[in-house]
Amino acid sequence: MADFISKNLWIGCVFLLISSCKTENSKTEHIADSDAHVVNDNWDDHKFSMFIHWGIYSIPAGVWNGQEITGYSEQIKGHAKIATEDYRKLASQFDPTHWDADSVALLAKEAGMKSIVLTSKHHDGFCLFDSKYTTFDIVDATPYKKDIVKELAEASKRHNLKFGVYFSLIDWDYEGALPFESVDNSDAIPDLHHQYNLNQIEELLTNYGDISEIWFDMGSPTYDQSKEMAALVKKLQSNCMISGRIWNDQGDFVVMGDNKQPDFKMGVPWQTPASMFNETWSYRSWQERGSVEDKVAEKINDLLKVVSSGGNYLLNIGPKGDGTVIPFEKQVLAGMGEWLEKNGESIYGSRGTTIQEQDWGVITNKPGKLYLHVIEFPENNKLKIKGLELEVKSAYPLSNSSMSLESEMTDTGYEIDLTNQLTKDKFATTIVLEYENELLITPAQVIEANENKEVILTKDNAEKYHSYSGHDYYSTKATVIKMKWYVSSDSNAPFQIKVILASDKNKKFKLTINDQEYTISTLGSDNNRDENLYELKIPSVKLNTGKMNEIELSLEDQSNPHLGLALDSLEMIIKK
Ligand code: H79
Repeated sequence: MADFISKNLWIGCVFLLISSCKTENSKTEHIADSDAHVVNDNWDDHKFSMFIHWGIYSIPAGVWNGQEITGYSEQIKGHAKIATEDYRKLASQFDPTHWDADSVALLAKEAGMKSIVLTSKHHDGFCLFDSKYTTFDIVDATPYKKDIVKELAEASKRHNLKFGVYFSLIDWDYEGALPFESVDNSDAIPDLHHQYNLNQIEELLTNYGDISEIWFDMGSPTYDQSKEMAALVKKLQSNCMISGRIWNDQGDFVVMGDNKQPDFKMGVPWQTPASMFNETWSYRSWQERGSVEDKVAEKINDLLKVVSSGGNYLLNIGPKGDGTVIPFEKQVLAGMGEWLEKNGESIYGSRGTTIQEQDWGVITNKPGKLYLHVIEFPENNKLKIKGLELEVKSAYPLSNSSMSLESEMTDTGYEIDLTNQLTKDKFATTIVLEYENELLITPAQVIEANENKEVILTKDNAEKYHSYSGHDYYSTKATVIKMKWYVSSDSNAPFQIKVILASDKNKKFKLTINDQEYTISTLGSDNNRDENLYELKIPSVKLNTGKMNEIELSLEDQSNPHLGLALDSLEMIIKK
C-alpha cells in the first residue's frame, strides 16, 4: 500500500465527495431557522426520471390561427398573445381519449426511469388536478372530468415508481396574480396569489399520496414566501424533495437551467431538467425530430454526463392533446431503456467522481467499483485513465463479467487493454474496474510552500464546491459553499495559520485541517482590521508529511447547505 502513497495523490474515497451533503441517515431532519432540509430516502439514487409537460396547450401544439408559433409551446398563450377568454376555450376541447396513465407509467419503467414528475399546473394556470380553488381545472372545465394527477399518481404507485408534481409559481390566469406582461415569467407574487399557491400546494400534498418531489418553477417570490411554502411542504410531507426553483435557497435540491449541465463542481443534490428538443417541452406538431438513434445517443450521453458529475437527469416527454405519447418519444425512451437494462448497475445508486475529465468518456463510482463509460474508443484499443491510482482487483466489461481485461499502471495513467473480442455498445460501453483499498485521485492542484517557506491558500487556488442559487430564474448562479485545498508538506510542525478574510460581520466558518476542526468567527470587532476585513491566527497546527493534507473551509452552520461562503477576499498563510 505504501507504494501507492505518492506526493501528487490525494488519498480518500471519492464516493463521499459528490453529493456530500446527502445525509448518511437520510431520514434525519435538520431543523433550523424554522424549516427543515430533509433528504428523501433515496432521491439521489434515482438518477433517471420522467418529466411530463401536458395540458390544454398540447391541443394547439405550437400552432395558433394557422401560424407556427415559436417559443416553448407550453407557453403558447404568452407567445401568441392569446386572450384569456379564447385560451380558456381550449379546456372545453380537452378530452384525452388516448390517455392511459398505466401505459405512461409502464413506458417510464421500460425507459429505466425511477419516478415521474407531471405538470400539475403550468404558467397558463390550467390545473390537471381537481382544485377547489378554481374552476379552470381538469374536472370542472373539461369534458374529460377525471383528475389526471390522481390517475398518474395511482398508476405510478401500481408500477412501483415515485411520483412528483411540477407546480408553476406564476399563473397567467388567476385574477389575484400580477397581470401578464412578458414571458420572462419572473413576476412577483402578490399576497392573494401566494395564498392561492399555498392552498393548491396543500391540495397536491394531501390528496395524492406520497409526493416524491415538488417541482416549483419560475416567479419571483420573496424570501418569506419561499420559506412559507417550504415549511408547508415539509409539514405535510417531510420526505418530499423541494426543487431549488422555490428560490431563495429553500429547496432540497438545485435545478440547473433548462437543458443545462454544470461546468463546476457541485456540493448539494442537483438535477438537470431536459426536454427532447431545446425548442419546446410540450408537444409541438411541427417539431423536426431527426433520427431516433441520434436522439438516443444524445440523451444517453447527457444522462452519463449528469450522473458522472453526481446529478439526476429528468427527461421530458410531451404527449399530444388527445393523450397519445408520440412514437418518436416512445422509441427514444425504449432505446434508452434497452441500454439501461444492460448498464443500469453503473447508473442507479452511483455517485460522480472528481477524477479529471477523460477524452474517451465518463466515470461513475460505487464502493470498490469504477464504471468506465467508453463513448469514443481509443484507436490503439488501450484505454488510458488519467488522474488516479488504484489497486485493481479485476477489470471486465459490464456486459460480460467472465471476460477479464488486462490492465496496468503506466507513467501517464492506468491503462486497460480493450481486446478485439470486446463487443462495443452502440452508445456507451461500460467497463467495470473493481479495486481494493482506497482510490487515489490526483487533485487538480497541489499547493506547496513558496520560497519564503509559506503555504498560501486563497480563493484562486481553491477547489470550489457549489450550490446554484438565486431569487428567480435569471438571478440564479453558482455560489461557492465550500473551498478545499490539497497541501503537501515536508515538515509536520507546528505551524501557525494566519487567516485574513473580508466578509460580513457575525459569520462563523469551519476550517478543517485533516481531522482537526477550527472555528473562524467574525463575531464582535476585536480582530476587525478595517471595514469588513478580519485577521485571525491559529497556533500549533499539524500537517502530515507522508500524505496529502486536506484543508476545507465551509460555513459552520450547515443547516442550510445552499448558503454561500460569501467571502470578498481570503488569504490563509501557513508558516512555522
Ligand atoms: O416548464 C418549462 C418551461 O416552460 C419553464 N420551465 C421549464 C421546465 C420556463 N418558463 N420560463 N422559463 C422556463 C425561462 C425561459 C427562458 C428562456 Fe431560453 C429564455 C427560454 C428562451 C429564452 C433558456 C435560454 C432557454 C433557452 C434560452
